[in-house]
Amino acid sequence: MLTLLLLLLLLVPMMAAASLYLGFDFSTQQLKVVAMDGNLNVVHQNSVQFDQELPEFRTQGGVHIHADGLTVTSPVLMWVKALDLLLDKLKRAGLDFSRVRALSGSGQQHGSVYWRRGASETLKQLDPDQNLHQLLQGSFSVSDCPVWMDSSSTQQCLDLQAAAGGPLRLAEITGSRAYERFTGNQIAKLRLTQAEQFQETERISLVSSFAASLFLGGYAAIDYSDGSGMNLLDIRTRNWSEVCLEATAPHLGRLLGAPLPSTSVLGPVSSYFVQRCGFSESCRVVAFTGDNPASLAGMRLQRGDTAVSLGTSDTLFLWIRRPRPAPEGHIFCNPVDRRAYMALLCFKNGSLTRERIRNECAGGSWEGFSAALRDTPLGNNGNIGFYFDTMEITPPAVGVHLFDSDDNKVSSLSPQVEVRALVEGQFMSRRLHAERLGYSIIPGTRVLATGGASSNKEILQVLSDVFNAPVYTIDLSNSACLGSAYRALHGLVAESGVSFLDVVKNAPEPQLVATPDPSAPEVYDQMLKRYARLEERVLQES
Ligand code: 5FX
Repeated sequence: MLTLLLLLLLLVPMMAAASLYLGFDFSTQQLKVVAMDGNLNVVHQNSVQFDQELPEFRTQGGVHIHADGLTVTSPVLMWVKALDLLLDKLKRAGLDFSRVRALSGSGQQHGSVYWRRGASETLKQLDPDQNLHQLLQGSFSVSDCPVWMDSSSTQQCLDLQAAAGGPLRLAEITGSRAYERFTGNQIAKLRLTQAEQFQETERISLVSSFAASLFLGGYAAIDYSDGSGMNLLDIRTRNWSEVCLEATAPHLGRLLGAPLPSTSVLGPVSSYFVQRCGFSESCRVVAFTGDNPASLAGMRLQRGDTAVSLGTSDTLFLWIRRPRPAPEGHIFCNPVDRRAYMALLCFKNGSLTRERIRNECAGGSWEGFSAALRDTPLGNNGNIGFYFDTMEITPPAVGVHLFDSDDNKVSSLSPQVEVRALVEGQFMSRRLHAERLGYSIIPGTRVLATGGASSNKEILQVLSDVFNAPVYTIDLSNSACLGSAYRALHGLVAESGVSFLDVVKNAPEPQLVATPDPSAPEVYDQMLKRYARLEERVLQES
């Protein structure tokens, strides 16, 4: 009996090590993949850079920026050819495709792909002796796909909001007010500007579901989570919103197909991949999703957690149980838990503003910047600053606005006070807007910090104090790919009720770097109320 048990203990990890899970990420500038074993170890990574390795498509940063400066597209065949190239690289690297039990992936959110009539038949009968790029030459009615960087659909946004009953009503239905890059508004614009191509279209995919379709050999459903970035999905019923569909294009429900849970197994990999690469016939394709939802999975965010990416712009990912759509930010269906939601907030004034204040107030030194944070008290004696060097997204305001403890506007602060005013102001704004979307700090809440500024302990201490939560650091560079590999693994067992967190519980833990000062709640609960009032004032003035 004991020997049997020992044998089992040895065999289970060995069997897990023999299985592979692939996670792809079709991002703006590159196509990436990670191969992970069943013990969650990454065993191989590879990528194709669009600009450098596929120069024939003449992209810059993976896109074409059109003459109007607003329209931004990417060639769909570039993405197809990148997959051909990546699979070749994996073969050359000796990856044993027969060990892959499941694959999933992500795509840049909001981008859309238009399949020409007859493409579904083509997908079903792909000849394994040819590459996908040759086989799918004629399968797209629109060769240049609108992507997330496009901002040319303002009129369509206004029309959609009018049809839905205003921006807030639209946010209540779809999780976001109308945004130019959101797919529904792009579809509405394309229907007008490329009417003939639109007529020839038999199916519209997101970049994620397009990529899944290639592996599946048939049209893949749009998953709830990426589908939430379209201004078309009702995030509560998890079905297309009739009002939004009708306001966008005729017969749109048919063109999009029914949406599915993000954890769905869509089917086996197509025979094309079995014959061409040696995949096993039993290898499953798990629904692909957007890059941000996939990153949430890659970071293994849990209920109550917030991930703060401190880069050129700061981005917040939040795990939310009860969403409260607001005029700013986005609510998406959660990619790993069918009952939950996630929120995404973008703040344009991040690192560049921190660097400006470092240069002006700390002689260009991060050490001086940190010292200023150490030498000033929590709450900054009531001084508050708003630093919107460029037009902010959240909230839409511009300019630098400084206030003393009596809410009087002041024209300057001492250098040390200014450093703290900037960092506290940025993090109070992050918390305020997170709470407006339904975020609340609960026991066990963690803040996961990533990006350039996450290496500065004093900045993270302020983050911890303002959020009244411990701060951990985490490497995000591969999170969308890794999240896709985790999701592939979870997809195989999700139907039997196994939770995502159970599946990834043995992945490496993030590092604890800061815990909140005991006085922090008293200081910041009050200060946040003042910050919210002052933000209203700034918005009216700017
Ligand atoms: C999110 O709403 C965005 O537009 C971007 O983060 C894209 O997903 C980048 F791919």
